[in-house]
Amino acid sequence: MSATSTPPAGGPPVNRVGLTRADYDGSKTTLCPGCGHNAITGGIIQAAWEAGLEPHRVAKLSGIGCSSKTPAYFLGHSHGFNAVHGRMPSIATGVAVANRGLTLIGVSGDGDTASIGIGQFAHLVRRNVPVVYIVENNGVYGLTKGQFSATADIGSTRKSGEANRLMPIDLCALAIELGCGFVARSFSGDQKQLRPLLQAAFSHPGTAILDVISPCVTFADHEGSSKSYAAVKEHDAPLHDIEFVPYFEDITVDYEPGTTREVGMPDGSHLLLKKLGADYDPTDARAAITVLHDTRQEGKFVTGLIYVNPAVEPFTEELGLVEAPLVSLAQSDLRPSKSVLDGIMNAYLEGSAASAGGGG
Ligand SMILES: Cc1ncc(C[n+]2csc(CCOP(=O)(O)OP(=O)(O)O)c2C)c(N)n1
Ligand code: SF4
Repeated sequence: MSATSTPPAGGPPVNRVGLTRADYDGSKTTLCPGCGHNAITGGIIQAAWEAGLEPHRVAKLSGIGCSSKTPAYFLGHSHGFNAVHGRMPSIATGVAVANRGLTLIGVSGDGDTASIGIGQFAHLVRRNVPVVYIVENNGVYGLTKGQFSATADIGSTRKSGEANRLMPIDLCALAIELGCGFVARSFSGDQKQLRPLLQAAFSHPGTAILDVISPCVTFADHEGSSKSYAAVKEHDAPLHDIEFVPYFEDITVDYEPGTTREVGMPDGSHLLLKKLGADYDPTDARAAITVLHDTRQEGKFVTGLIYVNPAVEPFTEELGLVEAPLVSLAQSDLRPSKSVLDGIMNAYLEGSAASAGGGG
C-alpha cells in the first residue's frame, strides 16, 4: 500500500493530488526544542500529505497557548484563524456552517479546552460539528509557565513539588458522554499510532476528538509529573495496532481471521485494528467508558481508537444546509423573496411556525 508515487522526472515523491511533502510545511517552530507539540505538527504534516488533503481546502483553527500556536507550523497554504483563549469551537462552528467544503483542523491545549473553553468544547461535541479536534494535552498551561490545567492527574506535581489535588477532566470520556462519534487518544511520541488516527479523523464526517498526550519538556518533564515523556511511555496502554487504508487504495494485506477488526468509514476508507491482547470493541460506548475508568485507576493511559460511530449525523446535515457551501451562494440564493418572508411572519403571527431550538 502506498499513498504516494515518484514523478517520472525523478523529483521528490508526490501524493495523489500531485503535491510533495514539503508543500504541507508551515513556518519554522518557535516552541521549545523537544516539545511534544512539535512532534504532533510533524504527524499532521505527514498524515495530511499521505491523505492527499488539498491545503487550500483546509481551515486550521485554534485558541491560545503553545499548542494553539502550532497551526502556523503546518499546512502553510491553508486558511487559518487563531481565536480567543478557549473560543476556538465557536469559530469552528461558524466556519463549518459557512463553508462545508473545507476540512477543519482544530488545535487546542488542555488549558484552552478543558479549563477556559470547556463549555465551548461540550457544545461543539454535542452538536457534532465536523472538525478534527486535536487537544495537545500536557496537563499544564505551558505558555504561562506550567500551572496545573484541568487535565492534570491527582498527585502529579509541578516543578516546585506542589501536588495537584483536584480531579482531572477526562476529555475522551466526556466526549463519549456527549455523543461524539470518533474519540481517540494517542501520544506525541508514538507517530506509528498517531498518523493513522489522524487520517481516520480526516475522513470522519462529524466531530473527531483526538486527545494527544504531549509532554511539556520545559515545565512538566520531571519525575513527579504524570505526563512526562518517561511516565507516558511507561504507562501507555495501547488497545490495538492501527493501520488506515484510504478509500483510494486497495486493502492488499490479509490477516489471520480474528486477529484484526475492520472499521469502515463512510467515504470508503478502512481502519484496521490489530489485536494486541484482549479483544476490544470500539463501537461499544459503555466498554469505552469502562476502559477509560479502569486504566485511570491503574495509573495508565489507554491509547488508540477508543470509540467510533461513523454513522452519527454531522451538524451540517442536521441543519439541513444545501450541498453548495454557503460562501459560494449568490445574494439572490441567500435572500428569501418577500413572499417567503411574509409567509414566515404570518406563520409566527398565527402560532403555526415550528419552534426554534435554544440559542447560545
Ligand atoms: C482570557 C485569557 N485568560 C488567560 C490568558 C493567559 N493564557 C495564555 S495561554 C494560557 C494557557 C494555555 O495552556 P494550554 O491550553 O494548556 O496550552 P499549552 O501552552 O500548554 O500548549 C493562558 C492561561 C489569556 N491569553 N486569555
Ligand atoms: S513551554 Fe512547554 S508546551 Fe510550551 S513550547 Fe515549551 S515545552 Fe512546549
